[in-house]
Amino acid sequence: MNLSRDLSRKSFAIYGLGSTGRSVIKYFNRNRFKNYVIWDDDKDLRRTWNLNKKKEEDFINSLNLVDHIIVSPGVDLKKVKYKKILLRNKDKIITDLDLFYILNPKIKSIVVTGTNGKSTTCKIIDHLLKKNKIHSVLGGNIGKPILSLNLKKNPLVIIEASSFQLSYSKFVKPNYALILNITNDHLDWHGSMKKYIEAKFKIFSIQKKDDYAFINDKKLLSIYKIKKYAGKINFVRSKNFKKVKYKINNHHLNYQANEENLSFVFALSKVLKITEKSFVKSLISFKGLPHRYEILFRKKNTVYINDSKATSFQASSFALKSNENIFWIVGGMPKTGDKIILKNLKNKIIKAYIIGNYMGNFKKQLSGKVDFQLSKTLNNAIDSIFKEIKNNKSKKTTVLLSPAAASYDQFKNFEERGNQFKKLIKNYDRKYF
Ligand code: UMA
Repeated sequence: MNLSRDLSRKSFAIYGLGSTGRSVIKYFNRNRFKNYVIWDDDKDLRRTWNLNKKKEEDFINSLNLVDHIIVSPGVDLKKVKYKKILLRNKDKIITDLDLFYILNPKIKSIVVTGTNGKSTTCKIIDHLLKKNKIHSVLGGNIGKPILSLNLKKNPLVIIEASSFQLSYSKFVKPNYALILNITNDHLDWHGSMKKYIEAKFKIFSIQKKDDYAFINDKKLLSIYKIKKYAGKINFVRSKNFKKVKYKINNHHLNYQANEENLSFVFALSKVLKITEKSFVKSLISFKGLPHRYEILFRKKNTVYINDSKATSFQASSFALKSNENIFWIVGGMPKTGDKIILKNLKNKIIKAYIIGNYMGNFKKQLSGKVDFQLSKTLNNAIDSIFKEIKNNKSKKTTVLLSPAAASYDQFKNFEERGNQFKKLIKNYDRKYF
C-alpha cells in the first residue's frame, strides 16, 4: 500500500474507541481531518458517542468505501463483529503507529518489542536518555497512545510496541529497533508462533541501512533472514553487559529487569554514544514500575509483592524463583499454549490460591505438584492467606500476586487487578496486625 503524506484529504474508518481510537479522533480534529467515521462494538461506548443504528449502517457501508481503516490493537480480525467486511478490506487496514510514522517522517524513534520486559526496558531507556540530556518521550503499549505524545522540541520517541499493534502495522520504521525476546504468548490472538514472530520482526523490515536492529537470538536471525532488509544488525551479547553489571547496585533493577533486557539497553547506550560511566550512574538512579514485581512492604517476617503484570507463566517464574515460602495467588484467563512448569520451584511454594473464571485449568496444572486452594476471588485468597500468616508469625513468608494469566475474566486490566490487591492487603494488614 502506498500511503500518501497528505492524509488530511483521505477518508477513514476508526474501529475501536478505547485509548487508541480516541487519540486518533483527537489528532484528526486538531489537524482538520474531516472525513472519518467511527465505531465500537461496546454498547455503552456507543451510547456515549451517540452511535445509533443509522450510524452503524453508515459505518458498515463506509468500510468498503474509505481509503483507510484504523483498527485498535485489541480488535481481533478472527473474532471481531464485522470480520467479513474487514477481511475483505484488509489491505486498507492501518494503525495509529502507521499514522505516526507517515505524519512524522523526520522524527527519530526507538521501538521496543518482545514478549517479556518491554515496559520496564522502555522506562529504563527513557530514564537513561533523560539522565544524559537527550530529550525523549515515551508512548505506545506502555499506556500513552503514540498520537497523544508531545513532539515539540523534536524528541527521540521511544515506542513500546505490542505484537497486536505490529500485526496490523505496515509503516513502522524505527531508527533503533529492539526485539528483546520471543516466547510463547498471545498465541490465541495470532494463531501461531510463526505469525507472532513475524509481527515482531516487522520493526526491522523497512529500516534504512543507517538504522540499527538489535537482537540476541541467532536462531531467529537465520530463520527470518533479516540481514536482507534490516538496518545495521547489532547482535546483543549479555557478556558485554556482565562486565559492568557488578557496578550497578539497584534493587529495583534486580527485581524488575533481567540481564537479557539490560544487555539491550547497554548495547543501545553504546550506539547512542553514552559513556559507560554515565550508563552505570543512570541505571543506579532508576526507580521501578508499579505492578511489576512491586514490593509493597515488609512486615513481621512477611514481604508483600504485587506482580500483577505477570500474565504468562514465564513472566511469573521470576518472582517464584526469587522468593521462598510463598503464598502464591495465581489464575485468571490463561494464555493459549502456556504451561506451568514448576520443577525446582515447587519447594518454594507453601500454597497456591487459585483465582479467576478458569480455575479448572490451573487446578489441573497444579494438582500433585503443590498444595492449592480454589479461592475464586482475590478477596477470598487474601482472607485465607492472612489467617495462615496470623497463625504462623515466626516463619519468613512471601505473599505474592503473580497470576501467570491475563486479567480480563475478572478485571478491566492488570492495573485494576494490582490496585485491588494493594487495597486488600492494606485493609487486611490493618485488621490483623
Ligand atoms: N473493540 C471493538 N471490537 C473488538 C475488540 C475491541 O470494538 O472486537 C473495542 C473495545 O470495545 C474498546 C476498544 O476497542 O472500546 C479497545 O481497544 P483496545 O483493546 O485496542 O485498547 P486501547 O484502549 O486502544 O489500548 C491499546 C492497548 N491495549 C491492548 O492492546 C489490549 C494498550 O495496552 C495501550 O496502552 C494503548 O492501546 C495505547 O497504545 C494495554 C495492554 O494491556 C496496556 N496491552 C497488552 C499487554 O501489555 O500485555 C498487549
